[in-house]
Amino acid sequence: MEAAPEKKRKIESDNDQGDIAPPVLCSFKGFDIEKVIAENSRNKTTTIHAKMGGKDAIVLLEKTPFDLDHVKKYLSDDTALKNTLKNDIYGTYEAFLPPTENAIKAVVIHPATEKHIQKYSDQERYIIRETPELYSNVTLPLLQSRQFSMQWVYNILEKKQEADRIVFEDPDPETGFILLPDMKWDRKDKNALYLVGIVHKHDVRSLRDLDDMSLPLLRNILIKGREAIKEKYNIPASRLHVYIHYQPSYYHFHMHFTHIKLEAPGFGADRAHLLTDVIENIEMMSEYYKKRTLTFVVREQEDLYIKYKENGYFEKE
Ligand code: G7M
Repeated sequence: MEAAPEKKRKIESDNDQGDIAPPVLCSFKGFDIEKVIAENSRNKTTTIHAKMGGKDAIVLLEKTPFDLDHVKKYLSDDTALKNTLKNDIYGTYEAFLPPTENAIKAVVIHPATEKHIQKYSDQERYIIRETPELYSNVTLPLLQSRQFSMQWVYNILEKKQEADRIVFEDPDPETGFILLPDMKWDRKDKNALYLVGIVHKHDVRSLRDLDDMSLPLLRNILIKGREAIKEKYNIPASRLHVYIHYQPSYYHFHMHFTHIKLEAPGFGADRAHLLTDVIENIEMMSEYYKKRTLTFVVREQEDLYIKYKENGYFEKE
């Protein structure tokens, strides 16, 4: 395993303004819509490519679940009703909740790079079965040639951002990690709990790098992550999914902790690997994740898809 050198991290930024992070917004003033790049009526989300101050922005809008503590405010004088159907005892209405109850979730990425626009756009998807040889010859060289955009990860590990959101930290440089809410979770609905555990170590890129040397790290994250979630949110291990994405979006090793009721994007059989299974597989065979063929899905604008296509992977079909 190769260590990420300290000096390389300077060029790894999500933000093309270097270290200057853009200010917190208080409205969408100045945003011009370029295009709706993704839409999902089931998840009630829409993703917009916009321009702000001459730079690209991504805005993800998501309708949030009802907050049952506020149900009294929903059924009150303050909610205006517009009738859309009436038949005997049956009526349907458009209900306009008071503005304080009407918040939707907005995630803004600004300035956004071309890669962000690709990542968040609806695209055709393809399955890849990555043998160890394909990993060494196609995937790994691509990962090594990329300038990863992981400033947000370093900001968390160095407590420069999101420090007030940390749920738990084990500072051990070898087996330690920081557990905090994923950007996708609004921290209100416990049934939608979504935390990420980010390791302090810098030399684990993904599942492919794991072997029996990683077991103390993996077991530590599983045990302490579950304990911290039980203590803070009173959610037991039997109600939690703890898993690793392959491929991940960011090649600094991290874990996903989600509530069992949440249908988390990326929890499919083509991306999620349960941490308990990963530990057991490595206990049985240290080189398990180095020797196995791993399946994952790529999207047509991703550089991994393009690389596999260039290598003739899809011609065999
Ligand atoms: O697919 P992958 O395993 O790499 O997942 C990375 C996770 O990190 C996703 O679930 C993202 O929602 C989450 N994430 C991404 N960013 C940029 C941030 C961030 O800035 N803060 C937090 N808390 N989570 C993030």
